[in-house]
Amino acid sequence: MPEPTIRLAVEGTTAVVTVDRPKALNALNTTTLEQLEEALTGLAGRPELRGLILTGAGEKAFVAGADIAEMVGLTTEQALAFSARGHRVFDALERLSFPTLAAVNGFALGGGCELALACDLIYAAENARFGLPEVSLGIIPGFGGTQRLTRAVGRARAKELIFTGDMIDAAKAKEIGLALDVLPAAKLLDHCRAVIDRIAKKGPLAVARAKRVIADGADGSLADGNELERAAFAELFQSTDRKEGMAAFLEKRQAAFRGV
Ligand code: CO8
Repeated sequence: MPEPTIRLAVEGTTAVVTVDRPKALNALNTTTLEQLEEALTGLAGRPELRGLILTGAGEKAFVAGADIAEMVGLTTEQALAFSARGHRVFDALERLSFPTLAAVNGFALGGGCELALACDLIYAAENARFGLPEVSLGIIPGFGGTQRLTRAVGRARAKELIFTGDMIDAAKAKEIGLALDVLPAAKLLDHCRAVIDRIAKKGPLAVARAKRVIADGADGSLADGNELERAAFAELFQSTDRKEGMAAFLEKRQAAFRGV
């Protein structure tokens, strides 16, 4: 049995997933990706969850990239398989029905930055450093970075970061819209928990539909996206939560949502 490299804790309606290989700055190897996939598959089947926080063990790194020591010996075919595995796991993360938050507590480089980009919201500790340094190794991002970073910050900034391989600090990451907010390291996780607690008070079906419509509409035309919005908006009118939410407003009380 490989040793555990992913820690999973479920605290009420919040799941906390920690990449736990601090000696290698939490770099992602095949075992880590397998264990992350297994953890995500388990979480996808838990209807009580309202949010997930993804972070790195230790005080230095979120995730310092894919494991270079493992990649050094890969053939072209193995590199394709490694990249495909990463894409599969990150796509599964992106498709979770509830919001996912990256709590970036140090280096988020290469595959680590790509992992954060597969989350819905990125919050950064003051010591966070972001970058896609793959060109320094003679490769390009292989876990979705060329696509997700471009969608997140626009082509020019993405090209600048990918072509130079430069690292940027948390303040710069916030300035370009990569990180939403910058927190003292000691407050980062509590900040993320508080965001999920706020979301958890809302209608979970509505939050899940909003997430899906934003994702499904993001790469198409405005007209197609609006079509998706109309369909999901109307569909929610059948839900018990919609009736409860509107009744609670009119009766001046807090809604008791049940996710149905
Ligand atoms: N892979 C393997 N080991 C790593 C990695 C990594 N990505 N990052 C750090 N480590 C290890 C170091 O080798 C070192 O191990 P040891 O103590 O045994 O020598 C330990 O972690 C501590 O690291 P450092 O001593 O280097 O710590 P520093 O504080 O001096 O530097 C840095 C910290 C700047 C983060 C530095 O470690 C670094 O530059 N790391 C590599 C960052 C990087 O290039 N990341 C991108 C990797 S490529 C990638 O992610 C591609 C993703 C897509 C793959 C597609 C598949 C084909």
